[in-house]
Amino acid sequence: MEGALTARDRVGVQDLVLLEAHTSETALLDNLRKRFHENLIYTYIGTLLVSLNPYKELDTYSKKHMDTYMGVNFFELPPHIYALADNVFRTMLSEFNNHFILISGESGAGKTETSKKVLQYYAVSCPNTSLLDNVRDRLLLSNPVLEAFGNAKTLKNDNSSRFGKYMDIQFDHQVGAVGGHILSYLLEKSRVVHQNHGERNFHIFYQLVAGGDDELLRWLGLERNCQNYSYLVQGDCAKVTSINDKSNWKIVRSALSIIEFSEKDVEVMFCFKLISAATGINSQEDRSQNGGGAATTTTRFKRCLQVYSPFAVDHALYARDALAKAIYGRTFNWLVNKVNESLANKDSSRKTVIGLLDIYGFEVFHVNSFEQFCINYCNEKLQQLFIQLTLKSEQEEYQMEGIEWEPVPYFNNKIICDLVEEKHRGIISVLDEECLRPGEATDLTFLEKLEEKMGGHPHFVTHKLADQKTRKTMQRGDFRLLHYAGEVTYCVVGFLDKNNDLLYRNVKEVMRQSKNTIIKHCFPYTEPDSKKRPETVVTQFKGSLAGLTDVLMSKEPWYVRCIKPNDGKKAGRFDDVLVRHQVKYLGLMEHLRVRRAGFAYRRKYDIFLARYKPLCPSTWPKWKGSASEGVLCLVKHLGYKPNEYKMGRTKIFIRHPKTLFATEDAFELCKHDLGGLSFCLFIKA
Ligand code: AOV
Ligand code: MG
Repeated sequence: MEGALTARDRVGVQDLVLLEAHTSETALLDNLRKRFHENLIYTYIGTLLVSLNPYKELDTYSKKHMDTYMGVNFFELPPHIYALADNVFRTMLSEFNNHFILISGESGAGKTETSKKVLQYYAVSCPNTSLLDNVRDRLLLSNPVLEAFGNAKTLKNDNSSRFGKYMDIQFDHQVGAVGGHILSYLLEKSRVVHQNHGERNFHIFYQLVAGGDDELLRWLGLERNCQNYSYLVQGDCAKVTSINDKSNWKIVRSALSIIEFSEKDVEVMFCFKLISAATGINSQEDRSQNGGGAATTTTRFKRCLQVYSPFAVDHALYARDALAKAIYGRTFNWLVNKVNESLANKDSSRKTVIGLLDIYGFEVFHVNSFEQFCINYCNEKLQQLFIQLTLKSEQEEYQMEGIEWEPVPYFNNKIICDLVEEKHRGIISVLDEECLRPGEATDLTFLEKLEEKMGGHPHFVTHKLADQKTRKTMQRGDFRLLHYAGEVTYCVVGFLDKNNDLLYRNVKEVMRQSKNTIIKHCFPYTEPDSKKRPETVVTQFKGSLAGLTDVLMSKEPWYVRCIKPNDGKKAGRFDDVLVRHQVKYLGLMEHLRVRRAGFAYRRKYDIFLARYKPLCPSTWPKWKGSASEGVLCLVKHLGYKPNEYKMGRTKIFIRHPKTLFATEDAFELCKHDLGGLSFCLFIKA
């Protein structure tokens, strides 16, 4: 008993619901810290998994570890992402319904790594047949491909997701994972033409330049030097120590072949041609020409002609950047479609799915623009979904089981979601209205409209509206939102242009006439023309997020809350202030309170009985009646007080963790001495 307590003191509890001290933020933090320093990055709050980024490779993701977790009851082994993945999988099998895993946390907290671990678990747990090897490989290899094209180094994360990704993994109950489908959300296209200091363009550009063989580069008209391409060096960090572009190129190149690109890799080559086009469009050479004031844009293609443009320099540059962004953005969508074709399951019999959501995390930079506004809005929506689902499911469970409970107060971020997206009144509406007034509206008139409409809102402030102290921290062209995860000051410059995302019609026309099959596909003739105004970027995004919410609401939710332990990407460093802040805004305390306020623990009768039956002579070794009667007999023998537990329809609910704790301790002792039953008495005492 003493030994067990010492261990608990050292590594904390595996499930925060079992914290003995009153539920304080400090106790929760202490527990996470203890575990983190023991390399125990995972902790539960019930079935929610909290994951701390270790910033180093841990020896817990081997096949052996996967096997250890496969088919084992959730709470029986130390918390792990494999335990959650396995539990979701087995629940899906037994209930024959669809599930999703919502992985959230701020930029760099470990969402993408977590989602890869889940995918690996499902891919590896497939039975080993040659047919499925194919599916397994493609599922796994879709990751490096999409990361190459959709991830980039930012100041927060060397491998930051610059698009949102939702992936359905389809399961056949006989054979395991049989297919997948990916939905992608709003790629940060502006990165193609502009990167802040210390950031890079998308990985694929650097991989191509570093790893592509000489012949390929010659064909593409590229040189093996990023410095020749101003699109690649604006952030002044083309080389990143943690990234090996050359070896990553090899992985991506072979992955593309396995993901069934067309014969002789023609599509791959064309795809790279487009990528190199986007790179080459703005070589250093043409920058100097344009810098000299000539109304000319040139490309580095050996085969292309210089392009003389009748535009003024500003317009020509705008058109050039818009084209590079359009080519890249559309190639990315094409790529996602290709990956989907290769993951598609041709068998039409009903499959159940597990969805994996890995989006760009909440981010705050020194200067925040339209992209951060969209990313942080997306995070608000997911927080809202989390709130709705956790409370909803909790309420439903108590209702279904016939148990009464008191709701727990929490901060509902609906007020911020409304501020951003409410019809006719939200920031998005104001932005779209301004986008409808070309020639008249500017980023500053947008700001003024916001001040008019949002002034007085508790989560909105601008330089003009702020009190004296706050004003000192803002510029005239800023607005600040008090997000659920902290305040962010957005600079309005570029909001209108980025939201309009216009491409000149004649440029589009040229693209349509291209001989490159991918370009032809990406710029179809059937595209809705300028007669009907296309939806703005943020309105499209709002629509796709609403669609995502519907998709998720139709499935059973599971949660992983990722936490970033420090801002320096350092192993072993646990920054109390930073972690406390995340614990707060991720709502972990509220989640814990909800879990504990009613009944901290609930277990299906059969599972509870199967585990603890050795603790009672009437239920051990075999109980002949129903599981609920067996549980009743067991808890009576253990001396549970009547207000300590409730018998629901299918589960036992236990009010205080200490009751279960004592039962669990007794069970641990009993494992060593299954014959003796005297330890039950200590619970009674
Ligand atoms: P994110 O997905 O949450 O950020 P990542 O999953 O890309 O963050 O993690 C950032 C980095 O932290 C990774 O590149 C790894 O170096 C390290 N890391 C994270 N989890 C682990 C782990 N379990 N084991 C070892 N290292 C890890 V963003 O996409 O920026 O929101 O947009
Ligand atoms: Mg990520």
